[in-house]
Amino acid sequence: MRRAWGIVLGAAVLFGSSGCARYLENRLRDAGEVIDLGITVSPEPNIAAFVIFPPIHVTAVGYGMVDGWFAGLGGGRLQGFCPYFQQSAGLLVWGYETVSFGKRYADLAEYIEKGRDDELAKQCTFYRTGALGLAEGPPWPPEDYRVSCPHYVHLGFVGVVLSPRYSEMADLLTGFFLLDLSGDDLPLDPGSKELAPASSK
Ligand SMILES: [Ca+2]
Repeated sequence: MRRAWGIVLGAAVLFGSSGCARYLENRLRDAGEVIDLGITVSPEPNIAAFVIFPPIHVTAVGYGMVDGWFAGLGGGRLQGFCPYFQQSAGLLVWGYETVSFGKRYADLAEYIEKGRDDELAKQCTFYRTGALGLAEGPPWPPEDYRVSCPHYVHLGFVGVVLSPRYSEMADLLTGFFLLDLSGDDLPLDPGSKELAPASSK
């Protein structure tokens, strides 16, 4: 009898510690998504001066086209000069944003050049913004950029990215109370058959 209780207690401790580790892993993942912040470099002269403000995507202003590499916190993780592509345009109440931490233009060219918007949105972060852009229909800002203020500045060969992602900040805060607003948490039971959410593109 004492041995049986020992086994039960051991299993509870094992599950509890692994669940706790997964809880902390989820909070760490959430924390990595609260902002895109880093520098961009490009092998050719590129230009970007683009902002979406306010964060509910009503207006967007500027233009950006950068094909190179990114270093910093981007796409939900720390990046050390990963392939990077960003193309954006904002005409006040209509605009779009394309950004990828991991792919360059050559990886996305077939979707961009053929206007395959739905497939582009699967391959990277791509959405319409601005009041008229949103009214135009999907692809709309995805969950992790739904309330965000992307800022891109790139002049010549170097630039910066500063994109607070407010919806992910809320997800981080509520996550401490096990409320997963973004639906991106891994199951607390590491042995669960549930599929892990897709990583940032
Ligand atoms: Ca979450």
